[in-house]
Amino acid sequence: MSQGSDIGLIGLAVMGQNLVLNIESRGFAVSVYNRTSATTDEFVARHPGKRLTGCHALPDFVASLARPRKLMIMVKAGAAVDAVIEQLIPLLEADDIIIDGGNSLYTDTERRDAWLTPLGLRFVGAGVSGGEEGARKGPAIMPGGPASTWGVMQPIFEAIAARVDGQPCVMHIGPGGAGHYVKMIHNGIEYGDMQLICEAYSLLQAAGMDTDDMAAVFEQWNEGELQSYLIQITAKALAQRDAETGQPVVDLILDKAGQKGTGQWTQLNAAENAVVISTINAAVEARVLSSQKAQRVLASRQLQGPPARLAVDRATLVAQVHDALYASKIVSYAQGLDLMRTMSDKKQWALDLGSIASIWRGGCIIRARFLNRITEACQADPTLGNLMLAPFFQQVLNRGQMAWRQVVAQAVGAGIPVPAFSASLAYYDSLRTERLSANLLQAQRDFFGAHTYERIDRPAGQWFHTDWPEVID
Ligand code: 2AM
Repeated sequence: MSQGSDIGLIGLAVMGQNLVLNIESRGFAVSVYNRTSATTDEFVARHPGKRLTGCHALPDFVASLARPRKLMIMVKAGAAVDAVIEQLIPLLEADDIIIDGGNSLYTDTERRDAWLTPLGLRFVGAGVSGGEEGARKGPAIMPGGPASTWGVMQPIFEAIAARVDGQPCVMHIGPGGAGHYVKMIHNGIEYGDMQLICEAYSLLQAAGMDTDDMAAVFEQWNEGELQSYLIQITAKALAQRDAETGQPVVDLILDKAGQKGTGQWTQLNAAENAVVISTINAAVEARVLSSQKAQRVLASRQLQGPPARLAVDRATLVAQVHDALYASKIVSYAQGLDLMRTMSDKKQWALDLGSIASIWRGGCIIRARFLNRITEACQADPTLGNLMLAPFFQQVLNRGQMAWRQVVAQAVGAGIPVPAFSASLAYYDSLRTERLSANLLQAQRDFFGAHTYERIDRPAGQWFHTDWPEVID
């Protein structure tokens, strides 16, 4: 006689359904519940012979679960998660585990953790990446919450997660909201990667390459250092023809990008912590500007610029753009890691950045070959200040920096916007500039506000003020 289902899942939209099918396919019995019962019935009816228990009421659902109960919520992020938790609380017992697998803001996760812990319940905010297909076939999973939950959840999480080199793409990320936080950073990095690829596309296009030429370039890149899911789908997207018109689908798609907000969450978090994530910022802002289509159409007729064409040798350009893309990507990841390290210190999460990079190698949208290199860099030097200074990445950047400059210079010359390439390059150059122009900035601050400054010819920590001349307007 069964002791009850191994896990219960609430919320049978596509992600929820696919996760249930994934979990069940790994040998677990799953109870399912959806607010609208018809969805539950249809789902269970569509999958006969599977170890699924459909429940119409939450008390029955909770009663159907083995102890400690594991309940995964896959409903719309925000108020719906709180509404479900409210209903569950009176039905649960000490040590039961509620897992929120939605795309919740990590501060909401922290609030829920603080709400449930005194009630004796355990709350796991788990970032799940990989979209609908990942949920079905193997996502990357980033669970946070109390360490005591890991042993309980590990068999299920490891069974359903993507695998790379035999390793499951899941680990206990850290306490409280750490899991959803790391998922947020993953998404911010995803924004950066996507924008960098789009900028590469715009340059190849400006050199006169058609979508088939470009698909071939991205396919070729996917064989080398840039190998990643996003490069792979870019090649496939460029090669896709519209069934109706026979034209490349990308040529027919309106150039207005949408966003669901995780990029902006990352921006806000970086701003709050004074961490520079200029590549991600450029990516988020590029989406915002793209969405202002009417204004861009107007401006395109009124503000002047050179013809957006690159008269260059294509093979040379492809090689240069490759290097610019790789270098910019390294900067973007360096910034993302910097932000995670800063928050880890502040919140005492003890994030293991190398292992986090390692679980991002499969299942998730930013899965890529080069993540191995990040893992190696973090493991070789756990005190590494900036990823760009790891020997491997130093060498890639030093090798590619001239091509990167040429790409940005050509883009500027032809009036082609490359905000993420240029923001990354500016970060690179700022970081490697021993003496920046901030001496003048300090002079200005001292001039108008007597903010004082340190001197290069005196020990640090001694503050000076100059009697600046009076300004007569
Ligand atoms: P529904 O089918 O009854 O709408 C995605 O919207 C998923 O979240 C759906 O399964 C949806 O259930 C569920 N959902 C949204 N808001 C909810 C709420 N307040 N309570 C329970 N489930 C909710």
